[in-house]
Amino acid sequence: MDKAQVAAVLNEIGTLLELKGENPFKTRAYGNAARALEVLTEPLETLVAEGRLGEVQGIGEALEKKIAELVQTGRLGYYEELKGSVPPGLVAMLAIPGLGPKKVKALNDKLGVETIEQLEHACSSGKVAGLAGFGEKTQAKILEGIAFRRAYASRHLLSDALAAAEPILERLRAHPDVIRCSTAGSVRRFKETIGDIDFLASSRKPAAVIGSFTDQPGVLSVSARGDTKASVVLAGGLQADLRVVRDDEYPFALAYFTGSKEHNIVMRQRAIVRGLRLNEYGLFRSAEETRDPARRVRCRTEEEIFERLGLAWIPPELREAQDEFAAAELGPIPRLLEWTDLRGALHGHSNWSDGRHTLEEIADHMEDLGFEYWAVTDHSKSSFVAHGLDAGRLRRQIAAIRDINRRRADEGRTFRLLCGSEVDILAEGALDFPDELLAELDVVVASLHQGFSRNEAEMTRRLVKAAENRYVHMLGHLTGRLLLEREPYPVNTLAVIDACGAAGTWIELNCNPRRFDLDWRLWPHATRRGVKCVLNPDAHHNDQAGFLRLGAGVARKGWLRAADVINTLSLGLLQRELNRKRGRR
Ligand code: DGT
Ligand code: CA
Ligand code: CA
Ligand code: ZN
Repeated sequence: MDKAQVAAVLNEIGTLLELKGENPFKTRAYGNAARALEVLTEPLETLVAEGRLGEVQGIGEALEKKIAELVQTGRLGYYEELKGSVPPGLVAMLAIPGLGPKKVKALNDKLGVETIEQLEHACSSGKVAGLAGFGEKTQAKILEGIAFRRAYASRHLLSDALAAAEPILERLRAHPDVIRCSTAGSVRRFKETIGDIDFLASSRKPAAVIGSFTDQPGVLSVSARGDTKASVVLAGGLQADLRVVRDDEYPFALAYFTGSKEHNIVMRQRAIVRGLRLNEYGLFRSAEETRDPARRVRCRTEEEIFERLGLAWIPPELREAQDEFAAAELGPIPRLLEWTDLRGALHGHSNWSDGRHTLEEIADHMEDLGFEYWAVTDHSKSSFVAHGLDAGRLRRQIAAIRDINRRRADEGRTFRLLCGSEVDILAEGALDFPDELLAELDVVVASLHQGFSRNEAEMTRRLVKAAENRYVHMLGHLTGRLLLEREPYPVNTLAVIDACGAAGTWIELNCNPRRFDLDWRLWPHATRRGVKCVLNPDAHHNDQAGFLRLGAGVARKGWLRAADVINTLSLGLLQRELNRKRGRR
């Protein structure tokens, strides 16, 4: 570790200690030591190697040891333990204007707030204003700070970007001077987070198209404007770029601006070994860089560019320079999951726990959307903040669901609600309900909602143990990450995937756009291990059924086909699979 990295760790230790309410002298010592390192004139390694670190003003014996450990091993046990004992959301809260370590600690102590999401909730429901030292003004300021932070963050959730992109794309499509148009960049690739939104259009009158783009409603400011490209800031803080090209350049520009950069590099390389040049303007018969139209290889579509480079067309979601080239050399890419393949979902909440709707409302809505089944998996009793159900309420809910289904059957309707539970995984990997109760349910999702501060070995053991329970059908949001907000808890994901493979337990792709957990990068491995995926909206509101559409795009990034995804099965086949897990039949 170099000097700057060591200093950063020391500063972070100071912050963590403050969040824990340690005495101010101790916390300040770390900040002082970090500053002392920054102004060192000799290399830090030399001082450590010669045992002279203690001579530096502001570095006592204890700090000397810690710094030496960092420099020599790149790690510090003390720091890792400390980090594990403070919820990472608390550190993130420090970035909100008006919140220092003291206030964050008070919010955590008095309201149990651990994430920015929970803090926002506590402010909206007026709980923060009532705390000593806060008040209405502070509460409003915190809410404003959270909104601001979200708007001007350097990356955004895919869901926010898509919602902003859709009307803009509509407007482009409707413009009389636009011939072809599309989103490009990370939005077209369905990346889980987005830097800026890219649009591409072809036209004979680029200036008119650019004008319509910069003048549209929802544009806060224009950051750059030329004859063929423009960048704007949208209400909500997202940035968007538009490029306008000639129609004969369109497929090349589309491939180029879709990226990823790493994917483009391989494409360029493939062109070069074929004696060609590929760039945003075309594919050229040339040994050097050019944009001479006379040398351009005629390609009307992206498909033709890929074909010319010895490849089948690669869906944008796969263009991340993972294994797409090896696959596309062999022949057409297998058909990936489409969201319309999904026949239902196996993880959602009702107003019996922290969801919004009644069982009837959920059944009616999901039936209207054309689904065949929908599992209600409310929280279990240990999730008391989410009004988790105890055994008694769960049994009553089962009866209520059976009732709704019976009425539907009498009317000759085939849609069914499934009875389930999102059962908490407790401290040692035991579940919140006994097996006999789980056996009464159609569907069991096991999820971690607490005890995130344990080490990797312990977290892994808890998840493996839950996966091995024969009544557990799947693990929910396996790593607990919250995109742009909370890192995954420490867990050996590969070991958990292997355990699921061995036990025949499925893994959820949680389609909530803040989660998309398990990450798409891990699905090829899971599929090789024979682990099936379940695409779940984890809906708390009927509108959130739409999360499945986003999740399907992310599933495609993980190379998932319909056959890899359990909830593409019809109700009958699904029930067979649900029973098979329990060894019944
Ligand atoms: P983002 O915006 O950070 O979510 O990610 P992208 O992929 O949308 O990146 P962006 O907006 O900077 O650029 C859009 C695409 O343009 C990118 O995916 C590939 C292409 N591109 C941009 N800069 C370069 C470059 O320097 N080299 C190559 N080969 N391609 C580039
Ligand atoms: Ca972009
Ligand atoms: Ca861009
Ligand atoms: Zn849930």
